[in-house]
Amino acid sequence: MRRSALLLSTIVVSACQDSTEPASVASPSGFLGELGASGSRIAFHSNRDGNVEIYTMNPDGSGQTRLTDHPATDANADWSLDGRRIAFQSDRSGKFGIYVMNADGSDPVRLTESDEGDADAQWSPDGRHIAFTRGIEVGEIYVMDADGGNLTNLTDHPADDLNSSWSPDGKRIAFTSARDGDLEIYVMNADGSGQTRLTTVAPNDFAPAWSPNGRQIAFNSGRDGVPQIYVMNADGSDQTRLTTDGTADFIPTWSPNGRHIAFMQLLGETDFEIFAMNADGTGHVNLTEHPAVDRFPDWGRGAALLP
Ligand SMILES: [Ca+2]
Ligand SMILES: [Ca+2]
Ligand SMILES: [Ca+2]
Ligand SMILES: [Ca+2]
Repeated sequence: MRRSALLLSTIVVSACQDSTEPASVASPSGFLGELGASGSRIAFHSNRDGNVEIYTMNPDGSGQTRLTDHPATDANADWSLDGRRIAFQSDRSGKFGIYVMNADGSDPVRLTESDEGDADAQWSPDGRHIAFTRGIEVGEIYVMDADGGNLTNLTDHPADDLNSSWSPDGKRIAFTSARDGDLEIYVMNADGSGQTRLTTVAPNDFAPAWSPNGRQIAFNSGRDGVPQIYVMNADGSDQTRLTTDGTADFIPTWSPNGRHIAFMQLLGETDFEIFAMNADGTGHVNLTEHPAVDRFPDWGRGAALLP
């Protein structure tokens, strides 16, 4: 698997050792109905059919549907904002490259080819560009046109840079970097200028996710021990812990209306599930409920996915 997945595995192993509480799977009355009413779909990847494939589901967990069908690893789906296409990474041609496909899984097209490996595709809000991470050992954030042209290195820094997330207006990109020691969250302008650090706390802060209204960034942090979901204002102020379940939580993704956040939670030693909660951290519900490894949710916001 790719480097940041390996990084996550390392964090997860250490999290397992001091994680003894059972996960909270309380399902508040009406919460699933509220999630389902958002009308959008959540993409994720799972090994439930023998190898890692991309799936989508309704935000109440119903209608889990497989999109890819290839013996290679197909992972880290990202919805285009119009809900018509999904970008993902696959090693079906050897090294990991960025692919796009239609929302029903048809017509997968390879966009990048690199000896370094490409991962974590992120559509720009206008659908014209895709940001991604290039590099297994030391990553850089690149951006390209949605057809793979005009490839540009945005971070251009010797340290590891990964995990990009566009602001809703498309003017800025949040990302993770190891340039100041442990992993921290940074923002930059969409042309790579003005790279600014937002988090300053040890140990690792990573996986930023810009809220739909542009005012907040959800992220992962291990600052209180077991990795949990946090949120801060887009300028880095008011950093607040959202999950307190004692179980490792990763990879936040916002619902279209900003009222909910989906994430992945480690259950036991190896099982992952996709959970959703209210944006204030209350009301956890397990959406996937499958013994396979279900990871890396991406909550679609597109018009094609809404009622
Ligand atoms: Ca596959
Ligand atoms: Ca770098
Ligand atoms: Ca940190
Ligand atoms: Ca599972």
